[in-house]
Amino acid sequence: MRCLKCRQKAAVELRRHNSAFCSPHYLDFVATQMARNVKRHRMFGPQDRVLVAVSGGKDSLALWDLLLEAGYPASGLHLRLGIGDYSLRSAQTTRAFADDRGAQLIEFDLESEMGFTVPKLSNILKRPPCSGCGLNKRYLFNKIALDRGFDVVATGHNLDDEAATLMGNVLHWQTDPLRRQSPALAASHPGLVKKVKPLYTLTEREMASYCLLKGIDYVMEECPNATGARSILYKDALNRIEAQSPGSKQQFFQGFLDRLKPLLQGEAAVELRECALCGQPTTGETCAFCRMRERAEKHSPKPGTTSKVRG
Ligand code: Q46
Ligand code: ZN
Ligand code: ZN
Repeated sequence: MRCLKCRQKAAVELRRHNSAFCSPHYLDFVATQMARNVKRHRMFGPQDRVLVAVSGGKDSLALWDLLLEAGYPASGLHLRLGIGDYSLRSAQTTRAFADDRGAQLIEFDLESEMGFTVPKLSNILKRPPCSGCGLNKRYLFNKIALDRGFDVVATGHNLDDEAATLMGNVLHWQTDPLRRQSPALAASHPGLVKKVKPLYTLTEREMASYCLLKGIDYVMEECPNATGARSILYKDALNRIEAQSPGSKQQFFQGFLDRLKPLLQGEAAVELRECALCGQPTTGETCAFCRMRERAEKHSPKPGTTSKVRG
């Protein structure tokens, strides 16, 4: 295969685009896709303070790299979840990336700040680890960004993630999550920060190729708690369809954005009030995070120090 742009030997073949690129032109292709997504959904501008949620995996590190390369002085936020060696490797990899580039990294350690790790929380709540973990992430990404004056939180969700989430929402006809699923979610309340997904048109494989060609060292292993997750089943199903019919994933997700989403906008949005304990927006008297925290604190020592900032 030859590069579509320069006819040199191609490094990456993209069947869904019926094209192939050499290494420099592939890196340009990914950067252009991201820039186009940022512009199309008015995600942020040069004056905005962007906080990247960084796990240490390929997508979030590639996103941070792309933003820094594009001239955005983006900071990173890494939550230390306390999931054994996986969390230790994730923190080390994220720190090494930030140090290499002199970028600001905010680290938040769940155990010292809140008094529990994700596995401990799962034991206390008697619920799967991902349920408490997801709640912590949603709350903390927003709260830390808000408290530190960031305008927008960017996450590394790729096309595979978005198509799998869409498949789950459609299979169960979850209309509220469907209405909210978007590459850019505006701050609909003063207590909320805008959330964006600049990589939503790029696949998992395309992001792995970007990291490989860019020499980005990322944590390859999945979180041990991801085994058996529904999202993996949906991704497998979509990959099988994609193998037979390249471009299906993109058509599925883009079709949703173009055709179904506009029809859902008329649906009544839920009314938000302020949590009596933390002031964050919620639908009830107290927010789900504070209720979870109260239950966990009954079983744990009091939380301690503040989050660390590097860079
Ligand atoms: S980190 Fe947390 Fe994920 Fe691990 S415990 Fe589940 S939600 S699988 S993306
Ligand atoms: Zn080329
Ligand atoms: Zn609260």
